[in-house]
Amino acid sequence: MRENDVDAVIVGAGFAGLYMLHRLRGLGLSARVFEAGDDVGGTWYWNRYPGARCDVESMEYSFSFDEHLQQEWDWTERYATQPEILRYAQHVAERFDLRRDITFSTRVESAHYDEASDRWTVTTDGGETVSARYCVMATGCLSSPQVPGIPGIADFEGPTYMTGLWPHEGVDFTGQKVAVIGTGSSAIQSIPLIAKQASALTVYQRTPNYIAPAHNHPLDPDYVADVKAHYPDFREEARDTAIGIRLPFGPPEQLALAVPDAEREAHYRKLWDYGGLTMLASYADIGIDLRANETIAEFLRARIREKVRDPETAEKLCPKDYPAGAKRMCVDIGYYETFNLDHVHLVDINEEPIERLTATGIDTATGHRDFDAIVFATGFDAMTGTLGKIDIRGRGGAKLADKWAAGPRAYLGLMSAGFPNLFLITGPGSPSVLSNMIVSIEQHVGWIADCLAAIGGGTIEPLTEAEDAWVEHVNMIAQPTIYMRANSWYLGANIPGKPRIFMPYVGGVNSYRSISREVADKGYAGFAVN
Ligand code: N01
Repeated sequence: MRENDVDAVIVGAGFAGLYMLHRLRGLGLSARVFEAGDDVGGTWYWNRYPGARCDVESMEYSFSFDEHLQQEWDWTERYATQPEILRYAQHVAERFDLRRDITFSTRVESAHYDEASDRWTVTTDGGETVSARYCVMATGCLSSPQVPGIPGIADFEGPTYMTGLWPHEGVDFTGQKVAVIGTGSSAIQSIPLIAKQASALTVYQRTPNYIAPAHNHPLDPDYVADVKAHYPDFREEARDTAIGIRLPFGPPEQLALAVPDAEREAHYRKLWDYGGLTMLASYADIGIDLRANETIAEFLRARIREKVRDPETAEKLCPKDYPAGAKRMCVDIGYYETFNLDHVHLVDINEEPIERLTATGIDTATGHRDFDAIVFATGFDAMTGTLGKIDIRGRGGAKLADKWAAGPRAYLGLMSAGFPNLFLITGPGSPSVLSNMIVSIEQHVGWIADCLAAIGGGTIEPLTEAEDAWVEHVNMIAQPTIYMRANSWYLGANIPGKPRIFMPYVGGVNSYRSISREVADKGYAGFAVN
């Protein structure tokens, strides 16, 4: 092998890239990882905004692949903060001696497949060129922050911040007039903390969200000891659900419309008091039946009206024009209560559209407000955004971006026809963002590692027919669901001009795992292996 030849290049050193590297080493393969940040952690490296936390409980949002690792690491809170998750990623990197194969502060610019040599040539913005037999995109699903196309952004003379690219040194808003644009998960987590410092905070809302409470608390050592005593079973329980998260009250079996109102209300109350994303796992029909969905939507709106004192503000905060769960539900700590503070104001931009940013603030259709700083909590070009920035070319020099122009096409969300030996971890067409990401990452990395072991240095590529059938299946099963009834980033609807295609697989991580295992057991059915 030449100096810059490796068995595999991995793009990204978040949880997916770290675990992939570990597994490749276990197969005796050489690998280089390129990472744009100057440290490991991916999402948890970049998203350092105040209040950033995971909305999956810490005992579950962690690796299960190594018993010693899961026994030795101690989480402190029910929902871990970003700094704690970043420390965990750093711990994983150190524990498995991963850093020596990672090149930091380096972006991959292109990955071209050469048919004659059956290898990938990967170039970086550091001027390096590496040749690899396998190329693994561990680029994350929410890794391309979206700057909104609001006129005059460059005119504003004060500082602007994006939640997904937060300064490492932190930001002190003490005494400042601050605007936050956006009301997704990042905004909902940061607004209560920004409000504690700012002298005035104005939140610009385009779409209100459905929110469940976190009921966050320090972890009880007895609970932790109990989980650790049965960790393998605990993990398996999570893998066996549709979302890769244990369901405290079991999988929903009853129909919301089939139970008496009082019973349904009591069930929602129980889930609310428990807190977190599992709120949606209440009844089997709320994901497909709008009348059933309205029962939980109304329960959630009633909680807003209870918490927010000003009735006008409360109504603005109530989502009314899309079903609960059709956009990613948020998990909050003190979000609604923040709107009871005198210095916090909500602007519904449907009533008062933002016209432009000026040197001193924001102009809306009804007037001007001055600000010292503006925070964009405006989301990401999800699932395909980062892949689209890399010049990826497969057989015959075909560009992945061209192939995906009308929407992503990948068999099992893992590989795309015409791009041999190129793997996508949690790619479009897999459960990914509809699940506990770590569960999905471990499943994909495990599948890829097993595949590489099975093909023993060979070449693998999906057959177009299998890919077409999978893409059709992914679209077909999404159609009857409530997911089609909101302008979400799952559908690319937040990015002007992006094709409106539902990108993740709604069938659940449990079914997906069985399908992908069966494909492997049948000798990689639907793939050409040479
Ligand atoms: O982004 P978002 P996010 N003018 O896209 C608004 C994960 N995550 O960073 O809804 C005005 O959800 C936009 O409005 P609308 C989680 O999966 C997890 O908050 O498009 N407003 C929306 O309100 C999450 O879903 C955690 O109408 C504009 C907001 O900006 C995903 O990341 C924490 C606008 C963007 O919300 C993304 O969350 C954080 C414009 N031009 C994130 N453009 C946890 O684990 C956009 N908006 C807890």
